[in-house]
Amino acid sequence: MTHDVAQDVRDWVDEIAAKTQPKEIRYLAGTDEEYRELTQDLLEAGTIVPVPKRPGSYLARSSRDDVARMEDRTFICSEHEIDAGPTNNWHDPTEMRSTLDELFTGSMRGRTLFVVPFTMGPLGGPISQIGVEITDSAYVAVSMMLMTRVTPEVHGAIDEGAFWVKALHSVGAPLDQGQEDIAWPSNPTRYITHFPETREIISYGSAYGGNALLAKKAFALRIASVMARDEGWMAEHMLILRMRHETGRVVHIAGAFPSACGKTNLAMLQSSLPEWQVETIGDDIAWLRPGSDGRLWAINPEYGFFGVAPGTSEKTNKVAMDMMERDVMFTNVALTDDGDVWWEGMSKEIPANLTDWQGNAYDPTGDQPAAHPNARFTVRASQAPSIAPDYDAPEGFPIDAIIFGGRRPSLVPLVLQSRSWQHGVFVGSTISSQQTAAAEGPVGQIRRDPFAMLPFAGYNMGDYFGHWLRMGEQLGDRAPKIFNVNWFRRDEDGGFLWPGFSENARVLDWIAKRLVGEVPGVETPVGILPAADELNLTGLDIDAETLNAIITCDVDGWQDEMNDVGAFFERFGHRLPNELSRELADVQSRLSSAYAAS
Ligand code: OXD
Ligand code: MN
Repeated sequence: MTHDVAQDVRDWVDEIAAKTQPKEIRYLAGTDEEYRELTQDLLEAGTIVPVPKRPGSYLARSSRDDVARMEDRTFICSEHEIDAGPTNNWHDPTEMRSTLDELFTGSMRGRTLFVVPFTMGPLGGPISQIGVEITDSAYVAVSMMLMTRVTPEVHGAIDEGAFWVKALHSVGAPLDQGQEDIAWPSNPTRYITHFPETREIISYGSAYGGNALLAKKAFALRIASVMARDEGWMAEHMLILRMRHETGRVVHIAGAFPSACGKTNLAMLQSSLPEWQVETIGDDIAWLRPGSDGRLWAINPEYGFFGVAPGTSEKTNKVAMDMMERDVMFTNVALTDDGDVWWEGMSKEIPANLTDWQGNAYDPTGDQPAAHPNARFTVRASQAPSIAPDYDAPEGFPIDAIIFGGRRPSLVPLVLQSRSWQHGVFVGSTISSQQTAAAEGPVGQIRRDPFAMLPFAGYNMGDYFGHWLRMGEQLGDRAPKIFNVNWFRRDEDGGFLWPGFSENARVLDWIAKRLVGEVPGVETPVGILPAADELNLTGLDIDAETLNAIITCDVDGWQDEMNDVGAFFERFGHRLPNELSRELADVQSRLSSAYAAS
């Protein structure tokens, strides 16, 4: 069924076109034919090159300075500064609009303005939302076709009065008459702006990832988190997976981890325990809403994966490697001389005669990687061999457990269960992780990343903590149980103490057992930890000392950690919910008692 363009969309497009002066306007319907035409245009423009070894696949090479989300250029333009909170860059909305107005004037000259109508979650689903992105980048348009459901039916829904989000994007690189285009047009002046009260997104200058594919971080997390606060649901930086036991039992888990901490690998886990199978539902974003049964139901609002390529291999994520055999849009990976892609970690040996991510002959003796550390693959979710057959069920899935995690080389144990929802909110509010290449900034430094939402909460993080507490009150004893995991503990020589990847199934198995009270766990000041014999370690080569190191509570270390949390909490001033100060005091007092007893 086709639809006319919604009048409201046409009015908006006309207004934007009058300002940005594109050479043409193209309303997309998300068809395969459009996808082919746009990729053809991108091939001719030199933005992408084919990857002959993988049918239907391409490689895009960005400019050197446009390779990651730019948190320092990301703004929350709420009417009041306090509503953006201490963890966001705030800017006055009126001033920002006038800055953007100037930048967008003539910004699409010589280019095509694409209108991309998309739905997050199946159209009409009880948790779904719709939006329209205007962009002057064909690369962004095709990426949106992989990452979201692009359909003209969105126009029909808008005409019928459905709420929709406006997302405006320009690379800020107008072309004068006769001027040759370049492969990756962008502008060094960059703004990724969000207007929470009017639910609008305006992005200028970058064509990369979350800066430009506005359905993802900008809509599905920053704007959606504000909508969720106002409407009583949750928009979270979470994977969703289903564990299926050979007895038929199913467990649905949502997991929040900071960027590039292995959410995609976990969502596609190939269980080392034969009794469990994992099905993938989502790898990055979950929208969760209490259902009529009082449980918390979740959908993955996206339609594709935008995963970090480096580190992905047959060993770390075979499912992803199989998924990438065809129809993939790669960005900033290296190319082999026989027409395949390559990145660090894909194989031990570096293939000879590589072309690096910038298109130059690669020098393996130098100190630069061949693929950019934040190189990505963009692919439809349905291509994952592990995808749950019903992954796009409109009503979603009832979540049994929520897990938090991050990269912590020391202290944080392999797994712990929170004592209550409120304690779980405290645990989520204190997530910290070594920084990765997913965002610009110093890689390796540990930063607090509450709920893995530091760069993504569209409002005051203190209020966001409060929203989590309220959701827990509403869910009561139907609320998912909350856990924290850490696969990244290291020894003095930097080696990992836990093998990770498919062996993480052993941790999920303990979580599943805790959900039904099959194992008692061990009460510690920081939560319930597994006793060594509660973990199924059959077939795993791990010595007792190593295991002990990752499943005990280091009282001294945790005392320091809690002091650090206290200092972090001070940032939120009176917007920090009292419940969290009380949880902190409780953990500290339990630690003091344990210290005194030792
Ligand atoms: C992502 C991120 O791309 O979190 O998912 O940076
Ligand atoms: Mn992410």
